[in-house]
Amino acid sequence: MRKAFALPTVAIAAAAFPLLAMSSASAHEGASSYQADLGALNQSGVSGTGMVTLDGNTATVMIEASGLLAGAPHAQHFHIGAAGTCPTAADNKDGDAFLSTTEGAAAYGAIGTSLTVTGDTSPDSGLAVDRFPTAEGGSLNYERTIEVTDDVHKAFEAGTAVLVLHGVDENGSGTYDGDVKSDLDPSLPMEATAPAACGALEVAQMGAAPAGGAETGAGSTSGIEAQGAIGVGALAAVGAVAAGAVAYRRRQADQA
Ligand SMILES: [Cu+2]
Repeated sequence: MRKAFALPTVAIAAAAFPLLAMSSASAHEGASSYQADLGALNQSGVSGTGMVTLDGNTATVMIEASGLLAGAPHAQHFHIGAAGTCPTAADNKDGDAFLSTTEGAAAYGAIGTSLTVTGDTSPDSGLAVDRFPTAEGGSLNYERTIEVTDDVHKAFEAGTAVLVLHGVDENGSGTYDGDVKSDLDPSLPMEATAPAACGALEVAQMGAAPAGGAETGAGSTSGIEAQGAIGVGALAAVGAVAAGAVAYRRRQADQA
């Protein structure tokens, strides 16, 4: 009896420590977190936040936004290759009712990644409306881990990556319609593709920066370490459960 109880403890320790060592050795070297505060374009009233963690070219993307046209799909992209900023009303060069996606490109650039719900995420899927999230009740809550291209990764590092959400109900009809056709696809109304919200992706300052920390990077570094610590805890817990199961089976075998 005494022996049977002692065994799991030893097994847990043996299982947990290699995991701890393994996890700290691969402590997400080079992972960086970015944040975009989404501001409205085209008087959409949209607000929200985008969070992106880049580990190599693996991007974990989280977007929360509200004030969107309810029940409608909203194309969303990382735009890259320009100023890394969001356009202003002055970028509405033709002075019509819309700041079009093309007019905004001087500020935020071309599509680098299509933030679809499933499947391809390349610029080819830029208008794959059936694979973009639908804003139920006007809100959108997106999370996906994807691979981005080297160009997109470099844009994040250069501070020229911008998160853009599309689709505005300019005429308040409750759906994408109107006489103005999209600059991107003339088979679609302009409302379906005009930018609704935009935020430059900047290095995130997660949590409180440690006292006396460096001006840049300290916040995000502490954030990454915190994530690592959570990971270690989770892995150790998994290890403990597995070890416990092994020990249990051994006890059962002994008794048999
Ligand atoms: Cu876009």
